[in-house]
Amino acid sequence: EGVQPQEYTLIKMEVVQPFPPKLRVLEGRRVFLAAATLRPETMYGQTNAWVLPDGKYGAFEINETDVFVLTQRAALNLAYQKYSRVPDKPTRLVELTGYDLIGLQLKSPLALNDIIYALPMLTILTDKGTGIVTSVPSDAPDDYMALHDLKSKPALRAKYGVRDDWVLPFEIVPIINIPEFGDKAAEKVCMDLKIKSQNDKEKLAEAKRLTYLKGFTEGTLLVGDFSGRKVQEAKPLIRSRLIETGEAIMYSE
Ligand code: A2H
Repeated sequence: EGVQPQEYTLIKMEVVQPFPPKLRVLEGRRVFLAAATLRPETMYGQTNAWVLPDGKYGAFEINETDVFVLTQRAALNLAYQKYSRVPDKPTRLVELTGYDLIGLQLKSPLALNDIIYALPMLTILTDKGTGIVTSVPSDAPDDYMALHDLKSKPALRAKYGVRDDWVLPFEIVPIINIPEFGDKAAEKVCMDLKIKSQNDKEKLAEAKRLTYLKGFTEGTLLVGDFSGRKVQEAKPLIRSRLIETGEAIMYSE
């Protein structure tokens, strides 16, 4: 963890009923994968959620109606931030691994795709954010490469029990124009740098640096209520709106 606290937005990705056997005890409640993002203005372009197959997660009771799926570590941080500023012990209703989450159907705020799926990503860190990441392959190089890996490697899909229809129909959704990189900045930068897979860490770090900086300073939104506005202006407005509508909450660590 860095010296500066990192301010994330937790996006509430709602799990669509009926639930698979592992989650059936939660039926009747609203269950969300809680994804930590630094780019709330990109939520229009979500194509899936990412989970770490071997990662340990839990379904934690947040209030009478809502349940969040995230790491235990994040649940504790959240309890500390949300309630009374005293480390409270959040109630874990179900113990889960990433394998239990792969294939969940989700409805996510602002996403132009009505339904998206939880899919495996092998580079997720469990000591950062919530261990759940929402995927925006138009603007996030990690997301673009991980989705590209799943699309281009049937054996990888088979290994994690990923069905073709959870992946293949999902195209990159152009949401932000960056003059230098076009409307699918992550794809362009990954191609320019000849990145081979989600495990190509050094090149992905460079790709992230390039797209993150230019996206923020020079990007313009192409969709949604803030279409035509600069990313810099739209970002805090979109974040506030997501929080006001209860579709997201603040989270820092
Ligand atoms: B970002 P930082 Cl469009 N493991 O959200 C790996 N990556 C994680 C993570 C974890 N446990 N938790 C969050 N992240 C990702 C959107 C996005 C993000 C875009 C572009 C860049 C970008 C859609 N994915 O991040 O180390 C999340 O992906 C570029 C770094 O705290 C989160 O924001 O700076 C970002 O990494 C947080 O990374």
